Amino acid sequence: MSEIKIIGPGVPGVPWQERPRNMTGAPVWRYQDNPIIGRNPVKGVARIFNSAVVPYGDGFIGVFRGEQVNGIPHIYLGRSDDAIHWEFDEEKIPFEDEDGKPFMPVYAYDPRLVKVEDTYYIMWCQDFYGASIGVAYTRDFKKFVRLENPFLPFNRNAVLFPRKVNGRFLMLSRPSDSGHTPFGDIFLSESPDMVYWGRHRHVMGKSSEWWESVKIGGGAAPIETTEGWLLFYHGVTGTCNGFVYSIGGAILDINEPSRVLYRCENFLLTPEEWYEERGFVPNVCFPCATIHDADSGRIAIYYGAADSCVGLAFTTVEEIVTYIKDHSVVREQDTEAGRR
Ligand code: BMA
Repeated sequence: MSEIKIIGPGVPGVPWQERPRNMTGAPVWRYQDNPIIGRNPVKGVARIFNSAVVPYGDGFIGVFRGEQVNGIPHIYLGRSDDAIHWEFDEEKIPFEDEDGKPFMPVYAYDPRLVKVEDTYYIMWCQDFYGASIGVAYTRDFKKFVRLENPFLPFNRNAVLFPRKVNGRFLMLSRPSDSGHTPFGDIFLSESPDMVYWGRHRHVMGKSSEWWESVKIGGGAAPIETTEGWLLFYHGVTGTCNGFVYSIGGAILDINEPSRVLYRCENFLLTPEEWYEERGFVPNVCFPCATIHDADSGRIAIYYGAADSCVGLAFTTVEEIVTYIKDHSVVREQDTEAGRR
């Protein structure tokens, strides 16, 4: 019996494939029929990638970064019975303001989707005098109401925690510049109401490990486990041919998540397959969501591949937490939770 457990609901329909027999040692394995979403997935959209999904009703629902045929990204709604085969709305998600008037961002990319209590929140990167974070909520996936922008520009990779901690919403983000940011650490902010954000804390920075030596950024919403918050994030290195994005893993303190308890010195997944190495932006594995089942401990990781398609990978809470702990290097910069 596994001693390390996910804390949360059972999701019996979590997509799953056993680890291939010939693959030992690696903590995460890919779905054999990847990519699960290919090119031109819906009219007017050339590519879907960097997208987020959740269980909903008897199936699954998601918010998808759709790169339109004019090159501008927006967010599209998709539905699925098995969380592998998806159908997308042809129209972008129709965001409105709090008075019910249409209120579309100029562009929107890298959405995350997180349920807190009875509300689903969507976070994305948009233009607010440069790259910054947008937020909206929905309760029925029909009406999508935008909230105030949480942070000043420039910022990316906002990821909400799936429950309040000490009575406050918590959000990870990565302050940055407005270009192809060559730096970046993960920070944590808290809010009583999803409008006013403060008590900002540093969580962790790029590291001396080569695979994440340029910048890091939040990925999937943290998973609550008996060992702490399990965070899949992206770590970036630089090569003579540009950036390479891999998936990293860390475990944060349950009550004070700016404290890093364990941080894996190895990447968990790095571009290897053709659909990760080849595409609009080669060599990108960019995690944005997981579906996980507290009963079996199974975790399905959704990641954008090469800014062109969506890949799926699997692990279990027992395997991944053990691997992260066994290969953990926590540096001083990751334990300065109190510094302001
Ligand atoms: C980042 C974001 C991601 C993208 C990545 C690689 O800055 O724009 O959407 O996947 O670059 O191009």
